[in-house]
Amino acid sequence: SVRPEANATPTAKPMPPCPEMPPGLVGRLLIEFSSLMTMERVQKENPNVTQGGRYTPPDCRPKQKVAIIIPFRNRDHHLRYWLHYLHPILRRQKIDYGIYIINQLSEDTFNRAKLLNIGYVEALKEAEYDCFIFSDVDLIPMDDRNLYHCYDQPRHFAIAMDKFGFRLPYAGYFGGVSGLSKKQFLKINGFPNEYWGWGGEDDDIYNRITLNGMKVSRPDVRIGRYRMIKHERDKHNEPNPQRFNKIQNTKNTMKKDGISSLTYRVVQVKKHPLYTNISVEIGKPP
Ligand code: BGN
Repeated sequence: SVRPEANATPTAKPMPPCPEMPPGLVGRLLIEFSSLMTMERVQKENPNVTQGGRYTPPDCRPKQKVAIIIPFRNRDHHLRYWLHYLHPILRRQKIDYGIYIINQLSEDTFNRAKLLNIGYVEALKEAEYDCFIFSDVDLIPMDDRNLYHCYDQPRHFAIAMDKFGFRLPYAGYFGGVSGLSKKQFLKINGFPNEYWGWGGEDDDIYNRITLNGMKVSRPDVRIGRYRMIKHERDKHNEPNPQRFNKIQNTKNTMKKDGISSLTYRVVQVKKHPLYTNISVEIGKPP
């Protein structure tokens, strides 16, 4: 008979740390949104992603654990493209990651930054993430050297979007895709919960970062390029007329309004093969 030890897993090879610039990267990518995309296809393309959209490199030890948070409502079509493009990119980048869709239930006014705060809290219930990347569902990086991990300073990834002529629209722009370590996120009390509707919440986050003595870090403009999937303006996400006033007041509001004051209700957490879908009730503007 065989002794149990004889069959035990052989001593695991000590894995090397993942390289700073993984050798399998390909650089500039062709991104288009005309081909038919089904979830079945995307699942077949990504057999190594595990339940809930988790992945860890098989051949090296990543330094960080990254939660990717996507604020969401009624954009299934965009999500399929996002998953189709991002899973293979993140795999080549040797990122240890999980994908969290934060789905705002009810047709009340959309609140992007509050959904991002919720993503931070909910992801931490699942694993010990130390890095949080906040991405809109319609933004696809055009270069896989734009590495989805955290940096010494809060990171702005989507710096050269096609709709802005592949340039930063203004110096303090922090929209689209950004990333903060847990420590950086807590230093600014997370994101504002009080921006209902379109606009300004990213500027408020930028203000929080600079007011707390940090500086935004960005990739090279040739690498931080993005395609945005074209779409009509969403219903119930009209430009917020209060945004001009609110971004003047970040200094006074950030201590009270943020991760420290966040309230919401989780209605459902559902693990899909390529992502975790967290449906939430977040209330409506006062
Ligand atoms: C800015 C918006 C951002 C948005 C960018 C790019 C505001 C605040 C008042 C000036 N900011 O103007 O939220 O990401 O445009 O579209 O509207």
